[in-house]
Amino acid sequence: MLQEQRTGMSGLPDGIAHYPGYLDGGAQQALLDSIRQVVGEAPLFVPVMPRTGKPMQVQMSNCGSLGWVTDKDRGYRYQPTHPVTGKPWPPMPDMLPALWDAVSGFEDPPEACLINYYTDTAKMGLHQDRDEEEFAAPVVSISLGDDCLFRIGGTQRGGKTQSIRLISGDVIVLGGPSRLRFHGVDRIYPGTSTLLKDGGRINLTLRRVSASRIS
Ligand code: MD3
Ligand code: FE
Repeated sequence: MLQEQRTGMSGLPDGIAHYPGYLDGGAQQALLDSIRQVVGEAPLFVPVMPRTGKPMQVQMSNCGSLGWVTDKDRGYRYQPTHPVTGKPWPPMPDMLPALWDAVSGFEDPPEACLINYYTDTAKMGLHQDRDEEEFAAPVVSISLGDDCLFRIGGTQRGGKTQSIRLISGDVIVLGGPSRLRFHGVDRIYPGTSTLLKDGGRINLTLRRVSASRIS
């Protein structure tokens, strides 16, 4: 075997921390209310793959000073404005930078919060997150709504993978040697949460995009 995945007591690869139920019911509802306000200002859009223009299954929006967007011609990138309205992204709800400070171990604040919305049948294929300039910063993920089956692989496509069920209120921090691992969402488990009145799942990812000011 050329590369063994190092795991600790958690059974997860080095650099991954899973906090099941990090947010209690009240905190999940408060965060959801603030995300509904964000999406009122910055509506969900359907991202498309670069070159092919094939639509993704997940709908997206963002808050913070930068947002992740993609289109056929310009591809994956971060930009300060919504791709449809042209308006600046709404600010992050206060609890998100506070959560980042509590779990990221990274000094500089997050710049982007990507909002992913999954319907019952939506999936996200295995990919790497490499559109950020700062790979020393982790990605912090927060799950709301229905459970999902999350899959994490190695840093090369086609390697061994491991699956984790994520539930509403879970936080997962993906950093260090795991920052460039392939990952995706294989399925949503419909009807497993009552948080979203129309079902589905919301995932928030907090990201540092620009190179750190401090070294
Ligand atoms: C592992 N989102 O938005 S979050 C994405 O649940 C994305 O919506 C998934 O992948 C979702 O890019 C998974 C967990 C996650 C996020 C970033 C990672 C896992 C990661 C970066 C490196 C390794
Ligand atoms: Fe990702």
